[in-house]
Amino acid sequence: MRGIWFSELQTPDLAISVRLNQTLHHEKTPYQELAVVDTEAYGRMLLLDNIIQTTVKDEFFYHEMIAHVPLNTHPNPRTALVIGGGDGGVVREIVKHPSIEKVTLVEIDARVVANAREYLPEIACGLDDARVEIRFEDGIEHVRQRENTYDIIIVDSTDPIGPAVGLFSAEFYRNVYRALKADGVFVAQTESPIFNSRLIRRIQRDLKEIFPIARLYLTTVPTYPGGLWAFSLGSKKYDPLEVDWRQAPQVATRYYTPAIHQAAFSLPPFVQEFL
Ligand code: AG3
Repeated sequence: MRGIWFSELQTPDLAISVRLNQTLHHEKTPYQELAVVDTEAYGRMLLLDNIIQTTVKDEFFYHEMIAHVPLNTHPNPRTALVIGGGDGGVVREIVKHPSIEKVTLVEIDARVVANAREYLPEIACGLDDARVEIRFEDGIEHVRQRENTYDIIIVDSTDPIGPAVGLFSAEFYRNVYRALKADGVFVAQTESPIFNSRLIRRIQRDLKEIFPIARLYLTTVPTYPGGLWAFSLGSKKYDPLEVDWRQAPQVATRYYTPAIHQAAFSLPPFVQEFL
């Protein structure tokens, strides 16, 4: 193999490797090791602790699916909270919705936002929207201190290791429930159905105990472990499978469509079996 390669060890037994054109930036932030690299295969990539967070070429699968599914499940979402998501990709998708009046981004690491703005402008661009407030604080604490505040809460976290562990706990989900308005919708990124089936099963069971409606949906993300990715949704009132599509806003997307929204909840037998 010619050139310089970056490998993410996705599991102890599996790596994804990409050839680097160049390393654009590297630093140790107070929270993590951060790098932005340029790759031939996927364009620019954001790495946190040597884990691929997002790439210019495949980010839209993930960002569109984590944002538009809950936003279209709610008939009139006005306020949204994003926890993590410092690259701005989720916020960019949220501000496409005309009903949105306010987006609060709670990111613990200010350096993620600064570097995304500098090196990943096509992902970070939504952060400049006038409706967006950025707070550099702990999302777990933020949610603990809110009640009946948000229509939509989206957790766009790193993997469940280190500081992100608390974002995958039943206690956190109970606080999310309280922070949502009476008809609010919650979505979190919940890892790979191929490599994290026990985690996904536990999260689904927790959500079923807390929310009247709990569901799992899938998308493909080429650069994530297994290439197939799970999102867990909890809803107080609206069923994501009963969207009135005549009322849904027209938003420009590259992956998400109403048909893909519906289809994403059709779970293959191997997933149904472990739930
Ligand atoms: N959040 C990271 C999802 C986890 C990816 N895991 C991995 N590659 N091992 C995505 C941040 C994008 N806004």
